[in-house]
Amino acid sequence: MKRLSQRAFLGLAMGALAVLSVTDVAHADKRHIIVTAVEPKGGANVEKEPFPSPLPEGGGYVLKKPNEEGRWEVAVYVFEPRQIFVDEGDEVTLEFVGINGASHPTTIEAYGQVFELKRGHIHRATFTADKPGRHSIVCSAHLPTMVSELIVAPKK
Ligand SMILES: [Cu+2]
Repeated sequence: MKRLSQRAFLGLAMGALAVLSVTDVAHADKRHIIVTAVEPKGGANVEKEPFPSPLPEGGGYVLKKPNEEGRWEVAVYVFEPRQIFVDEGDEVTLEFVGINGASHPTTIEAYGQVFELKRGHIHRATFTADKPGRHSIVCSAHLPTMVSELIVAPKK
């Protein structure tokens, strides 16, 4: 009898622990993610690599013709990282930092965020990630390259 009640107590304690850990999982995480506006660049001299054919339309692509020394350059504007993963219910702060490019008119439509990110400035977009799915972070001045994806994983 005594042994049984010890087992019963142990069972209750394990059950309580299980409930506690489930509750912990359900708590929203605070996520603080740095997102930079950057412009990776490359270039060459026409003597080594010919000037390439035009890039697709859009402010996100930059192709500079050969200068007096014959050097040409190519670049794209992007948000880094290109994909951001959070969980449904997370309290998310995306801290945008403007590094390359004077201005980035930015929209995260799914979370009602509309702002201009300027070089040398920080903009913090804070929201609860309550919409599972894939959402775009778009700079309208530098399409089609300056688009990142905010991926909100649904609660299990
Ligand atoms: Cu931009």
